[in-house]
Amino acid sequence: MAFESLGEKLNGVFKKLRSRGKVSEADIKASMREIKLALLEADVNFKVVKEFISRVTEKASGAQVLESLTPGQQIVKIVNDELTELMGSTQSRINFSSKGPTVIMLVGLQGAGKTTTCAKLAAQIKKQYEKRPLLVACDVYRPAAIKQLEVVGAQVEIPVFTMGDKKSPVDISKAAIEHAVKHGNDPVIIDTAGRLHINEELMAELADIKANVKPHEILLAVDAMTGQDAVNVAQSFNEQLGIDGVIMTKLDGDARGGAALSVRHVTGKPIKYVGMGEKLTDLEPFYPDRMASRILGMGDVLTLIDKAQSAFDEKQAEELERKLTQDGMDLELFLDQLQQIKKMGPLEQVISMLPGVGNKLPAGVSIDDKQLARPEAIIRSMTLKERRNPSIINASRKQRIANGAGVRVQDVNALLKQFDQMKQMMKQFNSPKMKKRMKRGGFPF
Ligand SMILES: Nc1nc2c(ncn2[C@@H]2O[C@H](COP(=O)(O)OP(=O)(O)OP(=O)(O)O)[C@@H](O)[C@H]2O)c(=O)[nH]1
Ligand SMILES: [Mg+2]
Repeated sequence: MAFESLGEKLNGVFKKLRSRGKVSEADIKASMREIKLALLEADVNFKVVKEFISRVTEKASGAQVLESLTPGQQIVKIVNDELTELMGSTQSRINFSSKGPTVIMLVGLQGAGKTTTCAKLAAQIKKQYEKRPLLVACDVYRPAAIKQLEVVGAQVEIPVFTMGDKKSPVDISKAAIEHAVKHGNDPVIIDTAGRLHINEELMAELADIKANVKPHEILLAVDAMTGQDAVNVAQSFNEQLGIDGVIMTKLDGDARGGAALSVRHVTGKPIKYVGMGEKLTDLEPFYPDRMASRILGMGDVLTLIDKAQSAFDEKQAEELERKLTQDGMDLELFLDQLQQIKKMGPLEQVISMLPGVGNKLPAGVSIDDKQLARPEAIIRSMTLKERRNPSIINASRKQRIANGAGVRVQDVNALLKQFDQMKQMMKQFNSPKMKKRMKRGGFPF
């Protein structure tokens, strides 16, 4: 789909940032330059790029980010949040009328995908809301346009209202609404004619339908493949006719995706659906947040970061700090940490949210939570004295612990070794600088 190349480039930038323990103002500047280029190459509107970069730079340059333990990660989150915001933050749905049939009018240039989208939309609304839509054939100019709507309508089993090509679109629409009222159809979805370019004739005709039938929703179909032209078309339609939302079609193609990122910011009108293929089921409601994650190819890393942050709150960080300074690292603390990880959810779910893993966990591979349960069982079968001072654990104690936990002595050895490594790692948290960072809510493992 679109965005692949943008996603790859952004991930290249993030990878560099993540590989650094510390990120400087200069690093941010260089990264922002690369992000800017990537967006421009993806055909995002240059004004949109400029504002986007200045917002991300401002947020990323704060001390909170630069001095945190995971500056790279935080910048990814900022970019993701800003991309989401750019596309309108939340999903924009169709506004259904509370009384009478909702009238939806599909408009757009020739070949944008109006007729196909009418059928897709009707099918989706029928299924999702259990409604009985009616399609209306108002393209009386292009030969075979009516027939085309009848064909796609039949494919999705939605009735099509037509009066041939001798009546005006206004008369047809009015008659269709009467028909819908009589037969209990709702919504009424009007397929209009397209033109090669925006011209007065087209706008006058659409304005005429608008004035006479007062549609609840005017949706503009634009072809993602036309890039910035799609954005310009949307702007003109919005200025001259007024639209309520955009349906961006052909996002399955090799469009660079910039139009989808720009249209909301330029026109102030949200994308409500995206067309993802020629099949009549290939229409998706548009979720800005999911689209941003998709662009960044991030699996659901943000949910993961959120979970980690909430599982390890500030109070616990202080408690950990206190224990580290007073008692040094011990196995009880290790046990605590294992429990923090468990709080984030089933291990398999946590791992599947990691970038690059996503749904790609190889078939047949399952990760079971016993991998966390085993060390826990081992530590639990130690005495408090052993947990506090693992160096006293000799061969006979090991045997006893292994028996108690139902594991082999090697497993106890492995755990003690792992603990030793962790202890080395934790030593660095003892520096005053680290402690300061952790107080800000840094994530210590
Ligand atoms: N790949 C892909 N093709 C699409 C999508 N939406 C529409 N198309 C194709 O685009 C072509 C034009 O679609 P139509 O629905 O006829 O477009 P239109 O806006 O009604 O065109 P006119 O009535 O001539 O103005 C058709 O071949 C559709 O199958 C989409 O989301 N993805
Ligand atoms: Mg058509």
